[in-house]
Amino acid sequence: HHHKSAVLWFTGLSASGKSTLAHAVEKELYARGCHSFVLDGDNVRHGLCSDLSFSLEDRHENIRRIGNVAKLFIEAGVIVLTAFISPLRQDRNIARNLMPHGDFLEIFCDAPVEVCEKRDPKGLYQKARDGKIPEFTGISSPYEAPLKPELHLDTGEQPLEESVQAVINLLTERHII
Ligand code: GGZ
Repeated sequence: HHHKSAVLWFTGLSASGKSTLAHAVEKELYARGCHSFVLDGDNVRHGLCSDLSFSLEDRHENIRRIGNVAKLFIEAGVIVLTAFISPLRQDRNIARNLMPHGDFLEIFCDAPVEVCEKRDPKGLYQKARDGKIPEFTGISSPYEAPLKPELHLDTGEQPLEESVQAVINLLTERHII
């Protein structure tokens, strides 16, 4: 099976659906014989970045490290899917500029904060509202929406399968798969 390497850089608020979508796309890619891998909070924030907090400075360092790991995956020929809030445009652009031109596909998981807060699967928004978690993205820390993402998905409303299909279509259009 032949495919090019790429980074699918999912960005969006907590509970916007980044990690769910990344894993669903990964499953679809696996079924097509593509070598892909998901980096998300579960395998990065607990290991490589376990020393980092959620200050903007530490988020910058988090994204810097993840960008460099993603670059290594590209060099290894893998389609890497990263699912981090990555709230600042400049930090995402630093990651983008590490990769060969065209290999970085920014996918905006755009669910309004009201929807994310209603989902609140881990109760974090409630804790942020109660002041128990400082610097919570969308509540007390900024999120800068992408200005020109390669893909802009309404993950607040759109069913998961439609989002998966949109990502697969993007990869096909860009001749990655
Ligand atoms: C935002 C936080 C915070 C604060 C803990 N702000 O929904 P989750 O739980 O599983 O995903 C969120 C995750 C965000 O980590 P990232 O590495 O993606 O962030 S960044 O890209 O900004 O570095 C949330 C949890 O960690 N979490 N505290 N204060 N999200």
